[in-house]
Amino acid sequence: MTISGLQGRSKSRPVRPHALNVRETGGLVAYRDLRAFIEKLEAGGELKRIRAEVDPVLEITEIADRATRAGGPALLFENPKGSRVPLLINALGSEKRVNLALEVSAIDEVAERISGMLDFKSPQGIFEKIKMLPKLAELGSFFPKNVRSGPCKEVVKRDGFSLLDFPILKCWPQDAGRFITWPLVITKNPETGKRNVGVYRMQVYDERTTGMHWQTQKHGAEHFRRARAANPDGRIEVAVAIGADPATCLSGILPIPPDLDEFMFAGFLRREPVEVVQAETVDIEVPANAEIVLEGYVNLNEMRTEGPFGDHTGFYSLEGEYPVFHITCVTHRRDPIYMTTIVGPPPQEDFWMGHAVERIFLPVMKMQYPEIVDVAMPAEGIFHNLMIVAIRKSYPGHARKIMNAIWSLGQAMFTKVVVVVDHDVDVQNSREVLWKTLCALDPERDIQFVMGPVDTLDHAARMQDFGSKMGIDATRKWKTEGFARPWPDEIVMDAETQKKVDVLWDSLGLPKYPCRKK
Ligand SMILES: Cc1cc2nc3c(=O)[nH]c(=O)nc-3n(C[C@H](O)[C@H](O)[C@H](O)COP(=O)(O)O)c2cc1C
Ligand SMILES: [Mn+2]
Repeated sequence: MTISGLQGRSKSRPVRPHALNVRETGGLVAYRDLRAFIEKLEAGGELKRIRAEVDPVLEITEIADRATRAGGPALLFENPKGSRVPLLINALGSEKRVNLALEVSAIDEVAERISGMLDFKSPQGIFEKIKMLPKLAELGSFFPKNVRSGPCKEVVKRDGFSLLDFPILKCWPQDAGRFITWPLVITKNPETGKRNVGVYRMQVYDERTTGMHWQTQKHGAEHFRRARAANPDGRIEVAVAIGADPATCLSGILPIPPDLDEFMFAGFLRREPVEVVQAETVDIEVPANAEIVLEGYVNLNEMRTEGPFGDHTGFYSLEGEYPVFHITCVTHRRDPIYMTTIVGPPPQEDFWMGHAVERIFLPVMKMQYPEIVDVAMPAEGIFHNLMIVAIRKSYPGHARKIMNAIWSLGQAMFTKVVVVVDHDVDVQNSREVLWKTLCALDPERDIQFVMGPVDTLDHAARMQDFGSKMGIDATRKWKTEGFARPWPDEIVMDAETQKKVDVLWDSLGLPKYPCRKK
């Protein structure tokens, strides 16, 4: 199947009346679905269609890996070998495409919207309360909206379906098989009925069975445990959506608190509610605009070997025992697009997704800890290995307080190395961080080890999921912290000399070298 008819068809579809007024949305209309985003990417020269037949076994990875590293476009493989379904990859593989996905010119605009919301959370006086009303209405308008049907139900297969119809990647040579890498795994908390959406890779075992790689600290795993505690021989219903509008796809990786609905957050990001429709065979709602939906269950007493899998770390994660997903029904669009991504040696597409998450949640961190000036998670730190935090230091031991705060803040608990620097260090500049951190250290005094939960993917930890973490206090040391010596100033040229040299410059016969600015 090709999707040559795609553009014409979606263009002729009428645009739904907008849920919010123009003032609230800035006149934007949320992407209806994945194909509306594809059109936008294509119109902006951010997507390349590939007609050549390419094998989803290894070959697509090699192409996507090269494209992402080179800052290349999203890739739509129209003829993946062995499948009639086209495959989209690298859709969010650059800062520009993440901004396009969220319909902002810079990701900080999302952060500003969040800051605005947080400001209104605890109103003091009557005027503040009145001012808050439109904000609350706005929040309410982001709740997912139930609809009766949707394009994800254009084809319903309760029987005779096969996962092998889709161009599912075998990503890297030592992978145990094909893996669905961008599934939105939807479950309900068996105790509260609250929905969770998480991206947990799924190893294909056969036509209708996969692994369910929710790591032990993730919300899907918690639902599984609670259901098992109630009935060890029962099952938990699961629905999996693959490919939807980009905010909904991104919502599956967001590290938000348990029992907070990722689809609600997607509604906030796209400024329009996610429309959900009841699945065919399980009591779970799925995004109506999804390309593909897999419905089924996970037995609470069944585990199976999963992996190895070439992972975010740039190394293979080893085999492990994980639950098994049994598919009872597949629904999809008449001409579905299979959306996927690869992970591997950094940076990959997930770096750009993770970077968006870092920027989006900075205001939330700052609300909890106003002393935080900025944070950075460089690509080489693959999120859980390194976080650099700049703080406005106010009291002795402040840097250590922040380390402990990071280790108790949601998924930031996994951070293997936390580096705390003073407010005047640019954490986005890795060279400056290395330079100033190393200069500020008396290692024995400034490094602190703690034990605690670590990322499942950390292959160096002494045990899976449990190990040590390190905090580096790279702030200036104070007398009140027992540092008796004076702390030197950083070298900066005085402004007067710099001005004089600016005037002199043309007479020197040198190219225009930039002036080092502090
Ligand atoms: C491409 C990609 C693949 C991922 N695969 C997994 C996975 O296999 N298992 C897992 O537990 N988390 C995985 N994650 C991270 C989770 O999606 C992320 O931690 C998310 O916040 C989990 O949702 P939850 O907090 O609702 O559990 C992946 C993230 C990305 C971007
Ligand atoms: Mn969650």
